[in-house]
Amino acid sequence: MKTEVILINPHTKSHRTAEESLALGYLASTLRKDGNSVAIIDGWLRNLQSFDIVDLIANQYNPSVICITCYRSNIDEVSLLISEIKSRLGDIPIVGGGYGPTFHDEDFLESGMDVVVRGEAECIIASMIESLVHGRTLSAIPGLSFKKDDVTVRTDASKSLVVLDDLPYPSRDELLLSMARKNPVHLCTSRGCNGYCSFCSVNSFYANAKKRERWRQRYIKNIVDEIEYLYQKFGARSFKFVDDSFLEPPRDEKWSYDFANEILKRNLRIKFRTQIRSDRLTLPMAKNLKSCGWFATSIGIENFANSSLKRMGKGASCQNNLQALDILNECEILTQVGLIMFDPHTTMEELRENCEILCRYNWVITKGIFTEMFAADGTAFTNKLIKTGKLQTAPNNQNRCYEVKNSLARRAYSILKKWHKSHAQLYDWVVDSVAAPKVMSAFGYKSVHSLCSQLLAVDLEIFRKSVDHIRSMPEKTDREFVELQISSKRHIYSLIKAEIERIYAKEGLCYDGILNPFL
Ligand code: B12
Ligand code: SF4
Repeated sequence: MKTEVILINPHTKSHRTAEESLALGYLASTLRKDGNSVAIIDGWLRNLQSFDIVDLIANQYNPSVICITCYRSNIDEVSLLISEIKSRLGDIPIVGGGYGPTFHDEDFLESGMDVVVRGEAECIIASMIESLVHGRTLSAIPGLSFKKDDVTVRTDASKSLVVLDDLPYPSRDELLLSMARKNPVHLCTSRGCNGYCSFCSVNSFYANAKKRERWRQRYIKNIVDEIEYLYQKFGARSFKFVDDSFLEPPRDEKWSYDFANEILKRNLRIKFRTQIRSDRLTLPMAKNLKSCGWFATSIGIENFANSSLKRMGKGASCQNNLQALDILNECEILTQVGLIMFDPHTTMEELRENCEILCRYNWVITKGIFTEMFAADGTAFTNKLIKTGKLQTAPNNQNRCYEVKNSLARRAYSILKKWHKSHAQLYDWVVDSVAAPKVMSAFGYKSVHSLCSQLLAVDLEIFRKSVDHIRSMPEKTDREFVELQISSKRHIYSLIKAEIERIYAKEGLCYDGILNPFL
């Protein structure tokens, strides 16, 4: 046996609910293949706070290295966990990775991590841990950040990316726990994306990926073998494909036919959910995928105004968006659209266009339609804001903000944000069951979908009224206007709350999210 390694997902305060971590699964199977002894502690899934996690380690393990997966948004929990580890277990090296540490390595080193791994890790994790425990230099290992004489050293990020078919299947130590929480089983069939959306950090995450490596896929047999293994060993029937973009060339109509055929041939009666781009989907593809269990997807619509899509660097046009939605509607796929309504250059005309189209496509599921573009680190959008001195730090330290330039659109942003905040927790609660998604009966999905439509209908009514209000009334009346709207709709939200409580009880679900910290 080589080294004893503990892999941790910390407890997290989020409006989202706990799901299994495929990152830890892949790291565990890679390290195990190399002969190391590995334990996974998913503090979020097991509902263990930092103190309990360290208790568990102290009582049951004797690790040489502790690895933590995290986001920027749970840095407070991570800091607490690290100080608990340091004070009770001594000086065990602590390694961090995931999107948070990749784009905020300084912050995580500051929180007490000894090493941060930037980007994908399977290719270096075993050699990095071996060097770390034997006190050898880390400078020849690509994609690391660490402190040397108080200065942050970053080794070259251009490591070779893994060939997905060569990876061992991710370990599934915490899977039954996740399934008990009515989560579908996560599966990763591809990594990366060929798009260039200005707000997205996926491509800078796979730093320096060569053109043909920007989207890497697994072969059909490899994917379906893993599905079959999970089907037989764990009774898995519901899957969530966590790919950044499930349909990229060469996944075409023939691919979707072959994929469906392989699943049907093996008699695997599954349901699965995906994340797709609107400019990749055709009707034959949708029909093929539906035939083998495709039942839900999220789709990166972002906006319905071409001027706005152009600013975002989206490959898709409004026409692509509408066509994809028509296909999804025809195939009765439960569709959650990602929307970005505001960015620094939003205009009233764009808002009107969006409102008009959403009124026609009022069957889609949204997490709220008034979202602004998230200024994530490593994106072209954020880099430009930094360069032009327009990026501000938000008071809650969760999202950075900027000003919407057009004064009327800025008023709309402020009104609609206040409006959304007034009932955001209920919104997240309703949507989590179909967006996560949780495993429910057909009746459950239908009932929640109907609640989502009610939420959207009220949003659209307020959207229209706000646009009219801004056109005809001065800014000083905005506050009174939005407060009046909020109080006039309270009764509707009470009814929706009662209904979602009833559905959750019937479906055996539990929502333990907190108020969205990004608002
Ligand atoms: C499933 C998922 C979730 C699940 C979490 C499941 C879990 N426990 O991991 C849920 C729904 C809860 C979730 C929540 C959020 N998510 Co999320 N999520 C995903 C998703 C779709 C799949 C993650 C996955 O399994 N990937 C496959 C694995 C194998 O890849 P990986 O996680 O990147 O892990 C590799 C490396 O990162 C690295 N690594 C990861 N951890 C560690 C740890 C160590 C020690 C080391 C060495 C290496 C390492 O090695 C792994 C193997 O190569 C990704 C998109 C994607 N396709 O990755 C978004 C994604 C990661 N999420 C994202 C975001 C923004 C969030 C939220 C902040 C959303 C929100 N507004 O609340 C929250 C944060 C919650 C929190 N913890 O604070 C963004 C991150 C963007 C960014 N720049 O930060 C992504 C990229 C989606 C996107 N395109 O915008 N998410
Ligand atoms: S299509 Fe989606 S995953 Fe691809 S670059 Fe755009 S936002 Fe990112």
